[in-house]
Amino acid sequence: MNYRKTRLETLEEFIIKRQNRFPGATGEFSQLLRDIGLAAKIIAREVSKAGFNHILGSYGQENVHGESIQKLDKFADAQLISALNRSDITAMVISEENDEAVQMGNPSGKYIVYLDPLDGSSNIDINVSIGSIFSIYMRQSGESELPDVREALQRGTRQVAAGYVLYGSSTTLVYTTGLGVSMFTLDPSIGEFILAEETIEMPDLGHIYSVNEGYYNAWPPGLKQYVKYCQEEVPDDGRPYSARYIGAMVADVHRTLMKGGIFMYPRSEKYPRGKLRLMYECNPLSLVIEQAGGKATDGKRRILDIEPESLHQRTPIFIGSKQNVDRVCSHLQD
Ligand code: AHM
Ligand code: MG
Repeated sequence: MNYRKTRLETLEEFIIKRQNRFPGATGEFSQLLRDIGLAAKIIAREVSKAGFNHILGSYGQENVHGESIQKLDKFADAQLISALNRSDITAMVISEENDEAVQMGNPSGKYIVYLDPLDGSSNIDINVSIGSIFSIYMRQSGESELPDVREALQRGTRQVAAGYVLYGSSTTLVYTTGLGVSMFTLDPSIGEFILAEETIEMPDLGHIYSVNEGYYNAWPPGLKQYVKYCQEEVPDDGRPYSARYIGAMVADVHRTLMKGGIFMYPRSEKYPRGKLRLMYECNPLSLVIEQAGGKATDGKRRILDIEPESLHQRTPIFIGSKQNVDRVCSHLQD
Protein backbone atom coordinates (compact mmCIF):
# COMPACT_ATOMS: atom_id res chain seq x y z
CA MET A 1 0.00 0.00 0.00
CA ASN A 2 1.28 3.51 -0.81
CA TYR A 3 1.00 6.13 1.89
CA ARG A 4 0.89 9.73 0.73
CA LYS A 5 3.32 11.91 2.64
CA THR A 6 1.04 14.54 4.14
CA ARG A 7 2.80 16.01 7.11
CA LEU A 8 0.82 17.78 9.82
CA GLU A 9 3.06 19.87 12.03
CA THR A 10 1.99 20.45 15.63
CA LEU A 11 2.73 23.58 17.64
CA GLU A 12 5.13 21.57 19.82
CA GLU A 13 7.08 20.31 16.81
CA PHE A 14 7.18 23.77 15.28
CA ILE A 15 8.49 25.36 18.49
CA ILE A 16 11.22 22.72 18.82
CA LYS A 17 12.17 23.08 15.13
CA ARG A 18 12.53 26.86 15.62
CA GLN A 19 14.48 26.36 18.85
CA ASN A 20 16.98 24.14 17.01
CA ARG A 21 17.90 27.11 14.82
CA PHE A 22 19.55 28.69 17.87
CA PRO A 23 22.41 26.44 18.96
CA GLY A 24 22.74 27.88 22.50
CA ALA A 25 19.01 27.78 23.27
CA THR A 26 18.18 26.22 26.64
CA GLY A 27 14.63 25.26 25.71
CA GLU A 28 13.15 27.40 28.51
CA PHE A 29 11.52 29.84 26.14
CA SER A 30 10.05 26.97 24.12
CA GLN A 31 8.64 25.54 27.33
CA LEU A 32 7.01 28.89 28.11
CA LEU A 33 5.27 28.96 24.71
CA ARG A 34 4.14 25.36 25.14
CA ASP A 35 2.70 26.22 28.58
CA ILE A 36 0.66 29.03 27.01
CA GLY A 37 -0.54 26.56 24.35
CA LEU A 38 -1.65 24.15 27.07
CA ALA A 39 -3.63 26.83 28.94
CA ALA A 40 -5.20 27.89 25.62
CA LYS A 41 -6.52 24.36 25.04
CA ILE A 42 -8.10 24.27 28.49
CA ILE A 43 -9.70 27.70 27.99
CA ALA A 44 -10.92 26.73 24.50
CA ARG A 45 -12.57 23.63 25.94
CA GLU A 46 -14.40 25.71 28.54
CA VAL A 47 -15.39 28.40 26.00
CA SER A 48 -16.85 25.74 23.71
CA LYS A 49 -19.09 24.54 26.55
CA ALA A 50 -20.15 28.02 27.67
CA GLY A 51 -23.88 27.98 28.28
CA PHE A 52 -24.17 24.71 30.17
CA ASN A 53 -21.08 24.75 32.35
CA HIS A 54 -22.32 27.61 34.57
CA ILE A 55 -19.44 29.79 33.55
CA LEU A 56 -21.41 32.49 31.78
CA GLY A 57 -22.40 35.69 33.46
CA SER A 58 -20.87 38.08 35.88
CA TYR A 59 -18.62 37.08 38.75
CA GLY A 60 -20.29 39.71 40.91
CA GLN A 61 -17.11 41.76 41.22
CA GLU A 62 -15.40 44.52 39.29
CA ASN A 63 -11.84 44.40 37.97
CA VAL A 64 -9.23 47.11 38.50
CA HIS A 65 -10.80 49.17 35.71
CA GLY A 66 -14.25 49.14 37.30
CA GLU A 67 -15.56 46.61 34.73
CA SER A 68 -17.69 43.65 35.73
CA ILE A 69 -15.59 40.45 35.89
CA GLN A 70 -17.04 37.52 33.99
CA LYS A 71 -16.50 34.06 35.41
CA LEU A 72 -14.74 33.01 32.23
CA ASP A 73 -12.28 35.93 32.58
CA LYS A 74 -11.33 34.65 36.01
CA PHE A 75 -11.07 31.09 34.77
CA ALA A 76 -8.80 32.10 31.86
CA ASP A 77 -6.63 34.21 34.16
CA ALA A 78 -6.19 31.33 36.62
CA GLN A 79 -5.44 28.78 33.86
CA LEU A 80 -2.79 30.93 32.20
CA ILE A 81 -1.08 31.84 35.46
CA SER A 82 -1.05 28.25 36.68
CA ALA A 83 0.30 27.01 33.31
CA LEU A 84 3.10 29.59 33.53
CA ASN A 85 3.79 28.45 37.09
CA ARG A 86 4.41 24.83 36.01
CA SER A 87 8.08 25.62 35.55
CA ASP A 88 10.51 28.15 37.06
CA ILE A 89 10.88 30.11 33.83
CA THR A 90 8.49 32.99 34.50
CA ALA A 91 9.34 35.42 37.27
CA MET A 92 6.34 37.74 37.11
CA VAL A 93 2.94 37.95 35.42
CA ILE A 94 0.96 41.12 34.84
CA SER A 95 -2.64 40.54 33.89
CA GLU A 96 -5.61 42.73 33.08
CA GLU A 97 -7.51 40.95 35.82
CA ASN A 98 -5.02 41.79 38.59
CA ASP A 99 -4.19 45.27 39.78
CA GLU A 100 -0.79 44.22 41.12
CA ALA A 101 1.89 42.22 39.33
CA VAL A 102 1.83 38.55 40.33
CA GLN A 103 5.21 37.32 41.62
CA MET A 104 5.69 33.67 40.72
CA GLY A 105 8.24 33.09 43.48
CA ASN A 106 10.99 32.18 40.99
CA PRO A 107 13.95 34.53 41.46
CA SER A 108 15.77 32.55 38.75
CA GLY A 109 12.92 33.06 36.24
CA LYS A 110 14.14 34.89 33.15
CA TYR A 111 10.81 36.08 31.77
CA ILE A 112 8.05 38.57 32.53
CA VAL A 113 4.69 37.83 30.90
CA TYR A 114 1.79 40.22 30.29
CA LEU A 115 -1.70 38.78 29.76
CA ASP A 116 -5.12 39.88 28.70
CA PRO A 117 -6.61 36.52 29.68
CA LEU A 118 -9.93 37.06 27.89
CA ASP A 119 -10.21 40.06 25.62
CA GLY A 120 -13.67 41.10 24.46
CA SER A 121 -15.42 39.93 27.59
CA SER A 122 -18.67 41.65 26.62
CA ASN A 123 -18.87 39.04 23.83
CA ILE A 124 -18.71 36.04 26.18
CA ASP A 125 -22.42 35.67 26.84
CA ILE A 126 -23.46 36.06 23.21
CA ASN A 127 -21.22 33.45 21.56
CA VAL A 128 -19.11 35.94 19.65
CA SER A 129 -15.31 35.71 19.30
CA ILE A 130 -13.07 36.38 22.29
CA GLY A 131 -9.36 35.76 22.80
CA SER A 132 -6.34 35.58 25.11
CA ILE A 133 -3.42 37.93 24.40
CA PHE A 134 0.16 37.46 25.65
CA SER A 135 3.37 39.45 25.55
CA ILE A 136 6.75 38.19 26.78
CA TYR A 137 9.80 40.17 27.94
CA MET A 138 13.15 39.12 29.35
CA ARG A 139 14.19 40.40 32.74
CA GLN A 140 16.84 43.05 32.48
CA SER A 141 18.58 42.72 35.81
CA GLY A 142 20.35 39.75 37.38
CA GLU A 143 18.17 36.86 38.35
CA SER A 144 19.02 36.54 42.02
CA GLU A 145 16.07 38.54 43.33
CA LEU A 146 12.37 38.68 42.57
CA PRO A 147 11.78 41.29 39.87
CA ASP A 148 10.79 44.84 40.63
CA VAL A 149 7.71 46.12 38.81
CA ARG A 150 9.94 48.71 37.11
CA GLU A 151 11.64 45.84 35.31
CA ALA A 152 8.34 45.10 33.63
CA LEU A 153 8.05 48.60 32.19
CA GLN A 154 9.87 47.96 28.94
CA ARG A 155 9.06 49.30 25.48
CA GLY A 156 7.15 47.09 23.05
CA THR A 157 10.24 46.77 20.85
CA ARG A 158 11.80 44.67 23.63
CA GLN A 159 9.14 41.94 23.46
CA VAL A 160 10.79 38.59 22.77
CA ALA A 161 7.48 37.08 21.72
CA ALA A 162 3.83 38.03 21.51
CA GLY A 163 0.63 36.56 20.24
CA TYR A 164 -2.93 35.58 20.91
CA VAL A 165 -5.40 32.75 20.91
CA LEU A 166 -8.73 33.48 19.27
CA TYR A 167 -11.73 31.42 20.35
CA GLY A 168 -13.89 31.86 17.27
CA SER A 169 -15.51 29.50 14.79
CA SER A 170 -12.29 27.58 15.33
CA THR A 171 -9.55 28.14 17.94
CA THR A 172 -6.55 29.83 16.38
CA LEU A 173 -3.17 30.54 17.92
CA VAL A 174 -1.05 33.25 16.29
CA TYR A 175 2.39 34.22 17.54
CA THR A 176 5.66 35.83 16.63
CA THR A 177 9.14 35.70 18.10
CA GLY A 178 10.32 38.40 15.70
CA LEU A 179 10.85 35.95 12.83
CA GLY A 180 7.52 36.46 11.09
CA VAL A 181 4.04 35.49 12.22
CA SER A 182 2.81 31.89 12.35
CA MET A 183 -0.72 30.61 12.78
CA PHE A 184 -2.05 27.32 14.20
CA THR A 185 -5.56 25.88 14.35
CA LEU A 186 -6.71 23.66 17.20
CA ASP A 187 -7.92 20.27 16.01
CA PRO A 188 -10.28 19.41 18.89
CA SER A 189 -10.43 15.75 17.91
CA ILE A 190 -6.75 15.22 18.73
CA GLY A 191 -6.27 18.19 21.08
CA GLU A 192 -3.35 19.62 19.11
CA PHE A 193 -2.65 22.99 17.52
CA ILE A 194 -1.74 22.24 13.88
CA LEU A 195 0.32 24.62 11.74
CA ALA A 196 -2.03 26.46 9.38
CA GLU A 197 0.29 29.14 8.00
CA GLU A 198 4.02 29.40 8.69
CA THR A 199 4.47 33.02 7.61
CA ILE A 200 1.55 35.44 7.37
CA GLU A 201 2.04 38.54 5.23
CA MET A 202 -0.76 41.07 5.32
CA PRO A 203 -1.82 43.27 2.41
CA ASP A 204 -0.31 46.77 2.22
CA LEU A 205 -3.78 48.20 1.68
CA GLY A 206 -7.13 46.84 2.80
CA HIS A 207 -10.75 47.74 2.15
CA ILE A 208 -12.18 47.32 5.64
CA TYR A 209 -12.25 49.89 8.42
CA SER A 210 -13.11 49.04 12.00
CA VAL A 211 -14.01 51.57 14.69
CA ASN A 212 -16.87 52.08 17.15
CA GLU A 213 -18.90 54.66 15.21
CA GLY A 214 -21.22 55.14 18.18
CA TYR A 215 -18.59 57.54 19.51
CA TYR A 216 -18.45 59.61 16.29
CA ASN A 217 -19.25 62.88 18.05
CA ALA A 218 -16.30 62.46 20.41
CA TRP A 219 -13.77 61.68 17.65
CA PRO A 220 -10.91 64.02 16.72
CA PRO A 221 -11.67 65.89 13.46
CA GLY A 222 -8.95 63.98 11.54
CA LEU A 223 -10.65 60.67 12.27
CA LYS A 224 -14.01 62.02 11.10
CA GLN A 225 -12.31 63.07 7.84
CA TYR A 226 -10.64 59.68 7.40
CA VAL A 227 -13.87 57.74 7.93
CA LYS A 228 -15.57 60.04 5.42
CA TYR A 229 -12.75 59.16 2.99
CA CYS A 230 -13.38 55.43 3.62
CA GLN A 231 -17.08 55.90 2.87
CA GLU A 232 -16.65 57.90 -0.37
CA GLU A 233 -17.83 56.25 -3.59
CA VAL A 234 -14.60 55.79 -5.63
CA PRO A 235 -14.97 52.34 -7.24
CA ASP A 236 -11.55 52.46 -8.99
CA ASP A 237 -9.99 52.84 -5.56
CA GLY A 238 -12.06 50.09 -3.93
CA ARG A 239 -14.13 52.61 -1.98
CA PRO A 240 -16.46 52.72 -0.16
CA TYR A 241 -14.67 50.37 2.23
CA SER A 242 -16.67 47.91 4.33
CA ALA A 243 -17.19 48.60 8.02
CA ARG A 244 -16.71 45.75 10.52
CA TYR A 245 -16.60 45.96 14.32
CA ILE A 246 -16.67 42.86 16.51
CA GLY A 247 -16.02 44.67 19.79
CA ALA A 248 -13.11 42.41 20.76
CA MET A 249 -9.84 43.99 19.71
CA VAL A 250 -8.18 40.60 19.35
CA ALA A 251 -10.81 39.47 16.84
CA ASP A 252 -10.90 42.78 14.97
CA VAL A 253 -7.10 42.77 14.70
CA HIS A 254 -7.08 39.12 13.58
CA ARG A 255 -9.43 39.97 10.71
CA THR A 256 -7.21 42.94 9.87
CA LEU A 257 -4.15 40.66 9.84
CA MET A 258 -5.81 38.17 7.49
CA LYS A 259 -7.65 40.54 5.15
CA GLY A 260 -5.94 43.92 5.56
CA GLY A 261 -7.56 47.22 6.47
CA ILE A 262 -7.49 49.14 9.72
CA PHE A 263 -8.70 48.91 13.33
CA MET A 264 -8.92 52.13 15.31
CA TYR A 265 -9.62 53.08 18.92
CA PRO A 266 -9.00 56.84 19.31
CA ARG A 267 -8.90 58.99 22.40
CA SER A 268 -12.26 60.50 23.39
CA GLU A 269 -13.73 62.60 26.16
CA LYS A 270 -14.59 59.45 28.09
CA TYR A 271 -11.12 57.96 27.48
CA PRO A 272 -8.74 60.93 27.07
CA ARG A 273 -5.75 58.53 26.80
CA GLY A 274 -7.63 55.98 24.69
CA LYS A 275 -9.35 52.89 26.08
CA LEU A 276 -7.09 50.02 25.14
CA ARG A 277 -4.18 48.92 27.28
CA LEU A 278 -0.63 49.43 26.01
CA MET A 279 1.16 46.52 27.66
CA TYR A 280 -1.21 43.60 27.14
CA GLU A 281 -3.40 44.64 24.22
CA CYS A 282 -1.68 47.19 21.98
CA ASN A 283 2.00 46.14 22.22
CA PRO A 284 1.53 42.42 21.54
CA LEU A 285 -0.93 42.98 18.69
CA SER A 286 1.31 45.72 17.24
CA LEU A 287 4.29 43.35 17.21
CA VAL A 288 2.22 40.73 15.38
CA ILE A 289 0.94 43.25 12.85
CA GLU A 290 4.40 44.77 12.23
CA GLN A 291 5.92 41.31 11.81
CA ALA A 292 3.29 40.62 9.14
CA GLY A 293 4.19 43.85 7.30
CA GLY A 294 1.65 46.22 8.86
CA LYS A 295 1.90 49.26 11.12
CA ALA A 296 0.58 50.49 14.47
CA THR A 297 0.64 54.01 15.89
CA ASP A 298 -1.11 56.16 18.47
CA GLY A 299 -1.58 58.78 15.74
CA LYS A 300 1.90 60.27 16.23
CA ARG A 301 4.23 57.62 17.61
CA ARG A 302 4.87 53.99 16.76
CA ILE A 303 3.10 52.00 19.48
CA LEU A 304 6.18 49.79 20.07
CA ASP A 305 8.31 52.87 20.81
CA ILE A 306 6.09 54.22 23.60
CA GLU A 307 7.99 54.36 26.90
CA PRO A 308 5.58 52.80 29.43
CA GLU A 309 4.88 54.57 32.69
CA SER A 310 2.51 52.15 34.35
CA LEU A 311 1.41 48.54 34.02
CA HIS A 312 -2.19 49.23 33.03
CA GLN A 313 -1.70 52.39 30.96
CA ARG A 314 -3.97 53.09 28.00
CA THR A 315 -3.24 54.43 24.55
CA PRO A 316 -5.14 55.39 21.40
CA ILE A 317 -4.33 52.98 18.55
CA PHE A 318 -4.52 52.90 14.75
CA ILE A 319 -3.34 49.49 13.54
CA GLY A 320 -3.41 47.61 10.26
CA SER A 321 -2.21 47.75 6.67
CA LYS A 322 0.59 50.25 6.04
CA GLN A 323 -1.23 52.44 3.56
CA ASN A 324 -4.41 52.65 5.64
CA VAL A 325 -2.45 53.61 8.78
CA ASP A 326 -0.37 56.21 6.90
CA ARG A 327 -3.51 57.79 5.50
CA VAL A 328 -5.34 58.08 8.82
CA CYS A 329 -2.18 59.57 10.38
CA SER A 330 -1.98 62.22 7.68
CA HIS A 331 -5.63 63.17 8.39
CA LEU A 332 -5.00 63.22 12.16
CA GLN A 333 -2.00 65.53 11.66
CA ASP A 334 -4.06 67.92 9.50
P1 AHM B 1 -11.91 43.88 27.59
O1 AHM B 1 -10.48 43.44 27.54
O2 AHM B 1 -12.31 44.23 28.99
O3 AHM B 1 -12.84 42.93 26.98
O4 AHM B 1 -12.06 45.33 26.86
C1 AHM B 1 -11.36 45.69 25.74
C2 AHM B 1 -12.28 45.74 24.56
C3 AHM B 1 -11.53 45.53 23.28
O5 AHM B 1 -11.34 44.20 23.04
C4 AHM B 1 -12.49 46.15 22.29
O6 AHM B 1 -11.87 46.49 21.10
C5 AHM B 1 -13.00 47.33 23.05
O7 AHM B 1 -12.90 47.00 24.42
C6 AHM B 1 -14.41 47.67 22.71
O8 AHM B 1 -14.76 48.85 23.34
P2 AHM B 1 -16.08 49.67 22.96
O9 AHM B 1 -17.22 48.84 23.47
O10 AHM B 1 -15.93 50.97 23.67
O11 AHM B 1 -16.10 49.83 21.47
MG1 MG C 1 -8.93 43.37 26.55
